[in-house]
Amino acid sequence: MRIKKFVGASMKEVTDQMRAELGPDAIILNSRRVNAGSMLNFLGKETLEVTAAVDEHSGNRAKVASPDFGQILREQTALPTAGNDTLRELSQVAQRFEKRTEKAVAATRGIVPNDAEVHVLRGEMEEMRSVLAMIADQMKYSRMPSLPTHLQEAFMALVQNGVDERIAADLVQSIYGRMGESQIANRAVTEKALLAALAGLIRTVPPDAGKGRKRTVIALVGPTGVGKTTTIAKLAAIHKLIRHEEVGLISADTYRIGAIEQLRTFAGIADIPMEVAYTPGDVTAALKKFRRKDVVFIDTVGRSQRAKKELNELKRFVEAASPDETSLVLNAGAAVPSLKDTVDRFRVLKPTQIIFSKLDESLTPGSMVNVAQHSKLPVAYVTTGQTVPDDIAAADPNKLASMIFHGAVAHA
Ligand SMILES: Nc1nc2c(ncn2[C@@H]2O[C@H](COP(=O)(O)OP(=O)(O)OP(=O)(O)O)[C@@H](O)[C@H]2O)c(=O)[nH]1
Ligand SMILES: [Mg+2]
Repeated sequence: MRIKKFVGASMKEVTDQMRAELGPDAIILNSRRVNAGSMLNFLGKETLEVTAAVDEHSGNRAKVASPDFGQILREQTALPTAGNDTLRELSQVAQRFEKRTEKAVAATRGIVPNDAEVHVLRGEMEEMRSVLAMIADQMKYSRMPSLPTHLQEAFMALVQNGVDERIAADLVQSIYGRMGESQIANRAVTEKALLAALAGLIRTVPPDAGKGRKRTVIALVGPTGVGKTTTIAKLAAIHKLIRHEEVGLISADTYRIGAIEQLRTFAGIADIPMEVAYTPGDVTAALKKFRRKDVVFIDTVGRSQRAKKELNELKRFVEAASPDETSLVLNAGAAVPSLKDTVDRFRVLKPTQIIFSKLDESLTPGSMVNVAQHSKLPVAYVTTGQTVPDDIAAADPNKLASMIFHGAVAHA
């Protein structure tokens, strides 16, 4: 594998250079615009920088001097041209490179390199790391065109419905890798396998979770306006009216005007006792009052994941309740980076499961897979509308997989 960077004013100019130096088999790993005035831009105007690679074993090409990281790759191993082993080989190369660097660092212990040298070395290592990642990606996707059309379409459907490209590619390739030719040619067979594999990525709460507990205390936490209070109303109604259980409600949201009234109105209609907790101590006292209940729900104040101080204050309320389950409510329609950030920042509250809300408003139900994978938490429920108690369902991996694949949100 030879890797080289080319710089020029236009894509044509750069690809001409690339072909002249690396030959017709060269592939583009990455391209980016370099702004005028930046240190890298010696031409003084906006230029295009392309990182290209060519496999040493794939035919004739002009000889070219490679940058250092290319040399390291060649020294370490002769990479195979394609196939499943390639990615494994690449990761072995990366590991060996890191070991070698460690050894080199150990050997120079005591010698103080100057700042500029460290800077350059660090830059080269980062570059090597990103080039390896790009090669790995390129190899994954370069094998896509050999897939039958319906598997390519399945990949596109998953991505369009919000599933992360990497997860979608892994799913499709895992199917491709383990099926015989005649099975792969059959759209219905591959679709069924894909749905099963997708469902396998969505961990849910086992149906008998909490069995044998005397009383279950459930706290709902999450960002503002995601539907915590509405979801508590739905769950409380189901436990009381359908399961005929003794239910208690605690509102620990004394921050927002009208928040207590919102839950009190529902509690009045459903005839469920409710306590208001102004302090963490009030939560403990309310739980004592509700000690004979089957299930107690605690509604908490919505907090932005960015408000660290407020999250810590909320933590004291949640800790006072010591809940059996803490559900993090996430708006399924929110952007994935924001959802992942929310998951990371709400970890201080030690959530045990996720409830995805407002699935009816989401255009990309596949986001749920990305976020569930990122959080490593099981999904307990999904909510699909404003109606209490109808618009909620226990998370079912197969139904969710089908919804994600077909891009349609079935009402719960
Ligand atoms: N479309 C849709 N709307 C919902 C869903 N769940 C709740 N809502 C609506 O979202 C709005 C906010 O709901 P709340 O239950 O007050 O949200 P919250 O998380 O308690 O809000 P804060 O307490 O202010 O943080 C209300 O208008 C609800 O009717 C849902 O599944 N789908
Ligand atoms: Mg609320």
